[in-house]
Amino acid sequence: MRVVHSPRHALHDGGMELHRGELVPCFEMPARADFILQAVRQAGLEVSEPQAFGLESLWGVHDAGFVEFLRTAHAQWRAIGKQGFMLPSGFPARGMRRDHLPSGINGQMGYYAFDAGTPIVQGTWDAAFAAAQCALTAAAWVAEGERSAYALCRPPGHHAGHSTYGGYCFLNNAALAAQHLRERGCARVAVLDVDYHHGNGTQDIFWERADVLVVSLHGTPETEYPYFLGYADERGAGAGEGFTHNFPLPRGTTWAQYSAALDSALDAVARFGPDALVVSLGVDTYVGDPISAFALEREHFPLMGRRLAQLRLPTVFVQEGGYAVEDLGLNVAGVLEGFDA
Ligand code: SP5
Ligand code: ZN
Repeated sequence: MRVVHSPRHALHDGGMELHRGELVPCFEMPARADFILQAVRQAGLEVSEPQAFGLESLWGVHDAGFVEFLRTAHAQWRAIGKQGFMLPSGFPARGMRRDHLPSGINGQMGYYAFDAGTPIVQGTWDAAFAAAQCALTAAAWVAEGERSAYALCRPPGHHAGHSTYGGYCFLNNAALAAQHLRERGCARVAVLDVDYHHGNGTQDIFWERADVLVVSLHGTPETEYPYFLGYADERGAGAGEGFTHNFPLPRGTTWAQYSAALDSALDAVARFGPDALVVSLGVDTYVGDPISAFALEREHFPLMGRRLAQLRLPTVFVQEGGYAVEDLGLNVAGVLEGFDA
């Protein structure tokens, strides 16, 4: 399978996140993409740079005002005399004016962000837009008839909603790929999210839609990030009712338990009868992941890839999380090689 990747990912670097009461360097770091790139090259996959897509290619998924905020946020930060990474320090909680967008940059950050773990630095917009273009390029290849493609995106995307960012995510790369496939001849598209964390942004974006199925397997939000979405009783609303499926799993989940849930998730995808599949490919389900608590071993990732291939659907893989940096490449390449086998 072909791979699309942009070196511009490295512009998103140098931020800190609030982790257990302390500011620490982000677990989501440029070296992640470097290890993955090395492994996919070693696996013999051809790597290309993304095609150019305009800002308007984001508007089917994201609010235009939100996109403009992301594009200009760091310049606004510099305009008030600040430098370095930006993190929000106040959010519109229950009882507050949730629909009021303050004019100041600190209020705007709190309005659009949902955590204090997703810093914006000077290069964040360029990196996030390049990642979005990678996902759109992979979707374009598959729309043109490729069996599969892999978008090596960084920063990741599945936590970013219609007008929200968080969880290291700014633009929802997988949702952009799904929407692109919808606009390029696929009447129904399924998104299957195997990242350790619930894909709350993807769920938000397609919540009321019946043309895009969203299925996510993840650590239970009772104890795991993002805490406030990802429960089994969330099933979509309006026309989208029944087109969202969540499979929350406990900490310590092994491959035996995971693969049983994966079978149920794949059944849901097969019943939907999509024309194409987008896989939000996080490998933070790995036992060695520093911020997650499943117990998948290296040998399980090719098995996952094999199962995904058995759906026999045109498939776009989009990179999401995974923070055991030195093992990331082999785990990602394992899924892709299992799929291609
Ligand atoms: C794309 C993606 O994987 N985003 C994950 C964002 C997680 N950010 C907050 C993590 C909080 C984890 N709590 C640490 C518990 C350590 N045992
Ligand atoms: Zn994750």
